[in-house]
Amino acid sequence: MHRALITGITGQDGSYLTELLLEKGYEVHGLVRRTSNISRSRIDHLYRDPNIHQRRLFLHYADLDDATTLRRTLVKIQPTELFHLAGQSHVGLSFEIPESTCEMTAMGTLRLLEIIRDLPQPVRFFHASSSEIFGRPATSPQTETTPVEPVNPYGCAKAFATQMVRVYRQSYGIYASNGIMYNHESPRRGENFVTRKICHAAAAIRLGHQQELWLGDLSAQRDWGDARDYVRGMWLSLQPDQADDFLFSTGTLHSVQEVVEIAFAAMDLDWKACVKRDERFLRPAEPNRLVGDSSKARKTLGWEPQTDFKSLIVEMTKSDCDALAAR
Ligand code: G4F
Repeated sequence: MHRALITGITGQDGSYLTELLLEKGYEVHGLVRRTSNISRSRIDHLYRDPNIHQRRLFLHYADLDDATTLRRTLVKIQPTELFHLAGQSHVGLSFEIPESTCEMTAMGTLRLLEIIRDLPQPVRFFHASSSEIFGRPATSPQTETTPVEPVNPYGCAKAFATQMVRVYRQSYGIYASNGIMYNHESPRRGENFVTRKICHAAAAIRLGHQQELWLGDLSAQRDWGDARDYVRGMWLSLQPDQADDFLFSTGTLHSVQEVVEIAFAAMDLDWKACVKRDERFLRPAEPNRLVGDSSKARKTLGWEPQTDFKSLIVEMTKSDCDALAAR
């Protein structure tokens, strides 16, 4: 029996990964934070299904900063695979709250590694690392061996966690793999990330709910893929006999302006009439040329991204338009 535990199960990636693992016949357990406002909208459809919830899907309260509860939960569940996706993942916000970003993203990962080191049964551990560990890389595209030189608190926290995964793998023989994930988007992306912010705004402007869209640097470029392709990569990362690091990317750069052009065109709108610049969304340091070479994952795991950039942005915009129109 495959029994997976997912930290960050209520997020974009956690929700898609849960669906994938349930399809593959796994029993899925998820850690959720005990807060006064429990938002589980992305997994509500699974939670409300009596054939799934409490039969094949189980949620447990635990926080990444509470080692005792984490340990107790892991000992109780005895997962065969642990997908660690949780943490404060917004780069801009990490400049505002650097300490809690590091506490959750860096120390939270170390806590999990320490716990699985003590577990009697072996666990395959996947850490969702980020292209942000490379900062402003001297070489493009980046690979698994590109030097780690982050330029923001989030990147520093992810760099620490990524290196700890390597240290625990090498020093204790733990099966622990990093997936170095480039930006990945979907209709379930949080609204404070730029693609969803743009798609949602284009739909809201089309329906007359909003007049303007305020953005930071329109010339910023990213290697954007589809989150559903990337969660497949997460699962594939834990299938080889040996743990390793794998980079997941499309290998193609696009600008924020291109996202705007596609989303507004999908809604038959003139973006130049609606989009305004807001200095507050500029970042103290912006990474440049973050574009990945995913040859290793393609060759070793047979991974291949399946959605192209334009279809993804159009799908996200139409999905927001349908959801807003149905309200
Ligand atoms: O959508 P973003 O906020 O994503 P960012 O910073 O690249 O980080 C995401 O991808 C990383 C790599 O996979 C993850 F590690 C991380 O957790 C997260 O998922 O911003 C994308 C770009 C940036 O260059 C930003 O400066 O868009 C630019 N941008 C321009 N205007 C904006 C805005 N970003 C946001 N969030 N809001 C704006 O108004």
